[in-house]
Amino acid sequence: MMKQKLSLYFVMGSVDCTKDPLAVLDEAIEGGITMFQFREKGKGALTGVEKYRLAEKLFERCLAHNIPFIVNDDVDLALALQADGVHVGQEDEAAERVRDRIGDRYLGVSVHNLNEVKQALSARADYVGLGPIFPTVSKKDAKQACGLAMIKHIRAHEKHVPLVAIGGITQQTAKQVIEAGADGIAVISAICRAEQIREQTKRLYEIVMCAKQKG
Ligand code: 3NM
Repeated sequence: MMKQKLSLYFVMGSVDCTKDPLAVLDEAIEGGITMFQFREKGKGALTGVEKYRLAEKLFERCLAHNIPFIVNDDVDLALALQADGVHVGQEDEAAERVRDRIGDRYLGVSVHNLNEVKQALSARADYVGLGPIFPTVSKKDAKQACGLAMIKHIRAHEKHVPLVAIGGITQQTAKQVIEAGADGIAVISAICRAEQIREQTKRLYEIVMCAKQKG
């Protein structure tokens, strides 16, 4: 179930969009995204009421299409909206504590190595986000790219962990990422920076699903 939802995970905030975030999400939904993360971060990111209002509208769209709506690093916002889950990084609120606060909502944790995967699992994470796989322009403080080898390494030791790969993934690399053992891809640019969002998203979806069927 979770592995299915991770197939094409769209991550986005207003800063990532060159047009109305609601229009971007609508097109991405039409293209076939399977999960959504509201990540309102970086220079010029909305805060307070403005952030809340945007989240509320994006959540409505996801609800209407049965797409899990995950909030990045803001447990209060996730609880206020009754969102489907929360995603936290290694530097954010501790995963154990987030788990206690959100009950059985989804918990995702960013990881960079096998040790962090094991820690996330003991904090009862529902999935891990491994990255950056390739260099990324979307996260200023991203660590060094870990490559496809890290996906294979983690999969060899944790056969069942729901794992989504993130960082610099494009139509050109999505197939290799799934073949290396990821259950899905999480992307910002491949959708936000696409000239035709719906078509490009649809193409990504097809690539991922085709690779997953063969795996
Ligand atoms: N987290 P793009 S990389 C949000 O390594 C995020 O944990 C990362 O954006 C991590 O698809 C990243 O444009 C940015 O490369 C992903």
